[in-house]
Amino acid sequence: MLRYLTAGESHGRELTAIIEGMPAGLEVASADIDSELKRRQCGYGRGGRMKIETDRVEITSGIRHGKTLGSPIALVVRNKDWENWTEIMASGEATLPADSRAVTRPRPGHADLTGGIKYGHRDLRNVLERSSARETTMRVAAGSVARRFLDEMGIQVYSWVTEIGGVRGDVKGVPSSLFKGAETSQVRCPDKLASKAMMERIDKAKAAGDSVGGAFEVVLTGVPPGLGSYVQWDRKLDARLVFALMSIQAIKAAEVGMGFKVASTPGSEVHDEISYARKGLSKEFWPRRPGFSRKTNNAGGIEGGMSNGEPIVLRAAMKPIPTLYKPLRSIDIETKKPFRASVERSDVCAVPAAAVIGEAVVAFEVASAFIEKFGGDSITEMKRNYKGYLDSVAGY
Ligand code: EPS
Repeated sequence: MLRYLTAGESHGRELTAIIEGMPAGLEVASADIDSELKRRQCGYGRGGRMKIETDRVEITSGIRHGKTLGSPIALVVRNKDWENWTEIMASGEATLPADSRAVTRPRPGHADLTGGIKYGHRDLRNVLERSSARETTMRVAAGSVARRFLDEMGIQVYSWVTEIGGVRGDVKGVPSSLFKGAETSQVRCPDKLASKAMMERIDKAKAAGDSVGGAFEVVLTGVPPGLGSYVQWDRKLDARLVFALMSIQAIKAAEVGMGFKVASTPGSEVHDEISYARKGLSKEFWPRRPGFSRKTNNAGGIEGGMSNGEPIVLRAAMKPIPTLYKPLRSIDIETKKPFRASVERSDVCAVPAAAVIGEAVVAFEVASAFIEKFGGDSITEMKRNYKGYLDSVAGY
């Protein structure tokens, strides 16, 4: 079983992730993780904090001489902003500055109020420090190790932004080319015209003191048929992937393949017809050798809770960031008086970053399903098991 936990507060000393269940012998360099952390920090519409932080990982256990040991992997990323918060965020007794920055004014759309009620906190900083999307740094760190694993098994993970604040991009095509386009766009959208319009939309929101949400797609190629299972509810791959996406801060909806459109489309146009190729197909698709495939991919690569060999296609929608310069009405938890929430620093749009986080959480879940199916304590053993399966699939 592959699993991970994260720890850390947004303005605390550091963020931590512990990954358990990664087989031994996987090559992982801190540069592999750092490059993913950097991708998460990019994107038009981020606020002042991203100028302070340059996230870099320290691998503190589980990897020796560049290879996983099979033991738990611990990853740490330090918060540079911590220097400005040492007293306020101290774990022991500390002399608090005159402005201790206690938060008694819950922001609409945040975890602040309900978190305070639930945990009995009267300083809502105790809630916002952990509910903050700063935590996604460690999702990406853990995801980048999973991604290294998937790469070893010939599985690629891509993402691009499809929509920001109502501006939609035209994003149909070959996943690897769309991904290349996304990587050079400041808003991760491969459609150049739409990219420009999205940036203008962000500027407009910023000028109005507002924020904007959007949607992104995560696509995986090279996934073999048979990950996940139809036999039990919690083993269904689509359910697991949507759970992973929904667990990202500010995500309000997630769908697989045709998604919500299946509700209004007749069966004859929804279901993907089956074909058989005696020769291998292109690298973008799974059967690099003879085998079954689908003529279309409305199912998004998952049928009956199992990967079917087609690219896995997922989509998620992110709400606009709730910390707004334009004040929204709320109630102070101490005075019970209304006020208008104001902020000092915030992002206007974080959809491009959310797409990178989407890649990471999905990569982790697919790696987990892969490890469940092919077992093995080392990469060599797992590759042997995988090859045996591929041979039997090719002969089916
Ligand atoms: C966040 C608020 C902002 C974001 C932060 C998430 O931070 P601050 O309050 O320090 O300005 O920049 O995102 C990150 C720090 C990050 O690494 O993504 C929030 O409230 O969720």
